[in-house]
Amino acid sequence: MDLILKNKISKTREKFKNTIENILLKNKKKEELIEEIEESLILADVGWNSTQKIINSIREKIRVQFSPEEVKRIIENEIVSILTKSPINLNFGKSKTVIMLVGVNGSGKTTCTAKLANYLKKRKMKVIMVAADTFRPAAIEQLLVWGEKIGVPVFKNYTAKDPASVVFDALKIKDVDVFLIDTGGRLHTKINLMQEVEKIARICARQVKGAPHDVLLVLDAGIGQNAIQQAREFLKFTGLTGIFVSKLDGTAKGGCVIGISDELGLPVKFIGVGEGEDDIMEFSPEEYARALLR
Ligand SMILES: Nc1nc2c(ncn2[C@@H]2O[C@H](COP(=O)(O)OP(=O)(O)OP(=O)(O)O)[C@@H](O)[C@H]2O)c(=O)[nH]1
Ligand SMILES: [Mg+2]
Repeated sequence: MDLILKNKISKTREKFKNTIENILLKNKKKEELIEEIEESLILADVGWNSTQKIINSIREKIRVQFSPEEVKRIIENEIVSILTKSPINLNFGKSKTVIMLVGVNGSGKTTCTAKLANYLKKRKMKVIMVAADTFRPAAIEQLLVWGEKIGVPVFKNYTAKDPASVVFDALKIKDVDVFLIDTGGRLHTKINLMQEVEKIARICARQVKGAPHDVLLVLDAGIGQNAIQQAREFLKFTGLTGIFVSKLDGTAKGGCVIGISDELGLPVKFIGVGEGEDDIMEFSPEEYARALLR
């Protein structure tokens, strides 16, 4: 797993690892070292608060004499401790489970829905994808194409205008383990669209006990730190339970995963590392920290 992840996030890894190692090689005095590492973490989209946590940990733990290996280990441990703050809680398949995927336009919701469907199907669960994007033309077709490709049924209604009504009907279907609801893209600044997400969640709660069991915010890693502002707006409305970070394969900004999870107090549950149905990984803080630094 480690190797696959390292390859998939190679752009982020190269930048992160090389920069830190170069700083450490120059073997500066403690304060100089700390200053340079701080700057490099900010530039790697780690975010201000998380950077301070890492820097404080280095400051506390190293003496005047230190080895590069020692500093790397401190950074790695601190990243793991930031990322494990909210444990991942996958309760798929225990009872009827409903998962919503939400996010801004083009963040990767539909692709992530299909990846997750494929992932759960491989784990022997009966999955249905619900086409609750009634807004964008061709959104239903896009999900149908995925359904065909991965062999997962899609619930759709071409004439429905209200996504909540589609979800209402979908959840009546019996003998399903997991419903995955692909919602339409919305600007996080548009209140009425955000309320629509809430409405879908309310319908889920009415239809299935404890639903939605997960509301995953899909964030495009390519926008780095800007993802935090977006996420905050979603957090206000929808009772998010976790994050699905998409497009980590194409970016050097993968350090943002640390800051996003830290700032929002939400676990990263899955990451997307490519355009194919198998390009999904369950997120592990330890693995991620290793992939950044080892
Ligand atoms: N490289 C890469 N591309 C991705 C990944 N996830 C999604 N994409 C691409 O991102 C683009 C947008 O993906 P969609 O799944 O359509 O995004 P969406 O959020 O459903 O978009 P709207 O429904 O229009 O809001 C597509 O071209 C996907 O192939 C990923 O993990 N890696
Ligand atoms: Mg979509």
